[in-house]
Amino acid sequence: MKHSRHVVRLAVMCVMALVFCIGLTAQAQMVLKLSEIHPQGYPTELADEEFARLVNLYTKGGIKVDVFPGGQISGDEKVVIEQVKIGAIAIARVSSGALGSFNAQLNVFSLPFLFDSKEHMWAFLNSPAGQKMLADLAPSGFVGLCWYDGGARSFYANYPINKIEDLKGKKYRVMPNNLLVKMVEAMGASAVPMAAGQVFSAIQTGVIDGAENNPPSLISFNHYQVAKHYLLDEHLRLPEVLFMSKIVWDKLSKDQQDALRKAAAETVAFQRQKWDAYEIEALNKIKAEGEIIIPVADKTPFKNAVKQLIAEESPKFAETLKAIDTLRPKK
Ligand code: BDP
Repeated sequence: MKHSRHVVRLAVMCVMALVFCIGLTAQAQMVLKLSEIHPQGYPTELADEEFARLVNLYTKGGIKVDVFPGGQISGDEKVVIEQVKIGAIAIARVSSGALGSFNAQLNVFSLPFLFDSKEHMWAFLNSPAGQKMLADLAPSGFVGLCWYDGGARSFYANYPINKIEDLKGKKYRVMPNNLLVKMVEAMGASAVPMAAGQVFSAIQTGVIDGAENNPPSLISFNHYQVAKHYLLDEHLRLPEVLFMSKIVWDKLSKDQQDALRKAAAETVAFQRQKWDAYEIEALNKIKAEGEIIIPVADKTPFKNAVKQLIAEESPKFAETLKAIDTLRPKK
């Protein structure tokens, strides 16, 4: 009798402990917001979703990443980055062109004609020097998780552009970043720094004459509808970055941090594959929509225009530029 009462008490205690533990785990689920400017189905957005899936898997449900696509949080990446910095948003995927205003070393990517090709860019991003740039975001208040492909950016306008001289005296939008302002001005146009979310109506109303971006973005922002001329000079290859607030990161356990890193690393090949497929599809789509696409066989005039700017800026990035040069494919 005494023995069975003891067993019952023990069983009750076990059940209570179990209920307590379940309660704890349920309570412990952390929700992290991820901001993405592009709409659902865009290559970086698909990668964000894949990241969320893997984080959930590797933290056994402990962390849920909520992706907010289409600039729902803000159509201005500068605002998003500020929010990540103070920990109000945990994670974001932005262009390194935008993040360069918060971490000067990233501005190396805003040097025009930096990489010879996509392969060259990835050889660098995957190298120790490229991975170190992610780690070096820490003093700016960020944790770099991984790089994604952002293709090559070219000029597009609401008037015919066939050569560099056609940029002269016209107004072109750039991301808010001083180096990008200088780049556009070196090419002869006036630079208008502006958030991506404002560009469509700025072109439509003639506040600006054009902008510059990769083919997928012409579709995701609908810019092909208001700017029918696309001059494929491919002056920039700005990698995309998935990064996190250091304030939020420091609250995670070591296991959670490892899980996030592992998840991010595994989305890179996934994003690159989606990107490569969509890049071609996007160019074909804008062509089909009546966009006039002008290939640039000889980029020398564009390269000459920014030569002096590159010479002035290069000393700031000496070490990184050396690493990039070492990885330049042999001609
Ligand atoms: C796109 C990037 C996006 C930037 C946008 C821009 O994917 O992150 O916000 O360019 O020009 O290519 O602002």
